[in-house]
Amino acid sequence: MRVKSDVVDVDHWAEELLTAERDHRAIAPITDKEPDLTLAEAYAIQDRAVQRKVAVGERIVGAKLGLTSVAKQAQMGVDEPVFAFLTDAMATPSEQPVPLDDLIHPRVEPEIVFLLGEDVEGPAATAHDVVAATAAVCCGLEIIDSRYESFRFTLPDVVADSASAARFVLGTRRVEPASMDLGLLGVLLEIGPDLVETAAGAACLGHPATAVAALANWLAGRGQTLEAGWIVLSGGLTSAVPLEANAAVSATFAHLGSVGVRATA
Ligand code: 0L1
Ligand code: MG
Repeated sequence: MRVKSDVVDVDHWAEELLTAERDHRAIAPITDKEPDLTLAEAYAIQDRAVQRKVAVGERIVGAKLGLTSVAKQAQMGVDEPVFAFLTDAMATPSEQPVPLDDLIHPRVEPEIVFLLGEDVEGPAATAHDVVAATAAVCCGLEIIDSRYESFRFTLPDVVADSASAARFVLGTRRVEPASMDLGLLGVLLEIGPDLVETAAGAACLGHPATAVAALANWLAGRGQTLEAGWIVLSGGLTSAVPLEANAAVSATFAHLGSVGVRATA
């Protein structure tokens, strides 16, 4: 048990996670050593790791929500989403194969992506505000890659690890968000020719724009804003499937078209 005077070593844990990411080598969860790690401390570790990336030239291009589906929350025993930032180094063109050697044990999940035309300011942002501020939505695939062995983590662990953010791929079709009910958008997730999961936009906290509003309101608590020009991954709609060598994973959405990713050994 940590006594009150102990302070978690934010620099140390940020460096451990960055090293795991750089060397493609998983580590034990932080809470194995720091069982009392709080969510505030975990976000401080996440922030420090992002600061380090920015210091070496990466650029923040957006943000993501994680653990947005009831299925994923139940799996983790939590009832709230988590938040993290996206950098330009995570953006992967859809036609570019992903070398598995650059990752640890990647998994893929389909998401509805918001391309913001205006800032969304909390703390009382609504789904309506999000739709009004969105220039376009598109379909996307998030490649998550926990830096922890076997994806074994607690909620603070996964927060410290930027909600497992690793790569994202955007579909090419851009759609005006007010033109449809995003909650009703269906998605098919396929590995090669095999249909493996189906879902609808409402799997993400009831509505993906509600999820993005929650992100804006969380950022407001930190004195930050969802910024015009940002890419926002609103959250996985299905469980994440493993990205394996030479297997193509694709998601086909109603109205938004399709997006795919392929990994090379
Ligand atoms: O984007 C996500 O929902 C991932 C959140 C972290 C949990 C995981 O790695 O599965
Ligand atoms: Mg995700």
